[in-house]
Amino acid sequence: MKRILTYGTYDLLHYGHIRLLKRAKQMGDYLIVALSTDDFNAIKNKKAYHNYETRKQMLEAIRYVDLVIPENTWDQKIDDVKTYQVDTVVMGSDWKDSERFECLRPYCEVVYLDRTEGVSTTQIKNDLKLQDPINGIDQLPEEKEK
Ligand code: C2G
Repeated sequence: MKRILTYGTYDLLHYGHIRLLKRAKQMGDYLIVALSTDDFNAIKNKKAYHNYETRKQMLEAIRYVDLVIPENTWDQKIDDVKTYQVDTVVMGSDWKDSERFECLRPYCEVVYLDRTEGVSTTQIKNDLKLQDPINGIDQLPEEKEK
């Protein structure tokens, strides 16, 4: 079974994200997404509109995604590749040749897929003039016990 791993914030999910996940899954049999936690986003100077739990549940609902794990630090990638027996790490081309991924080559294949032009979370926020969520009302409601 060929195991694929990718990383990201995946905020305000859009078709650029979906296309990346679809193509990544087509490269193997099992796709793991290491999703940036809210604390790690702060380190990346990114303020996600949706919190980690909401972004995680949205990713888990996508047919191409088999497992979502937390991305807490820049430095966990080699451990992730070993822990999850990853064959290939896939990222969008905005990460092409980044040392953060090139350093993985001794441990696994590294593939960069063309980034989808014309869409980004930042552009969506700007176009919608999105404010920060108020009291987290944008988050998924708690699942009621069935
Ligand atoms: N992406 C894409 N096309 C877009 C937007 C994003 O292909 N129009 C890809 C990115 O290249 C990335 C993935 O979708 O592979 C997730 O994008 P982000 O959520 O912006 O991820 P990023 O903040 O780049 O986090 O340690 C690595 C970081 O966690 C990557």
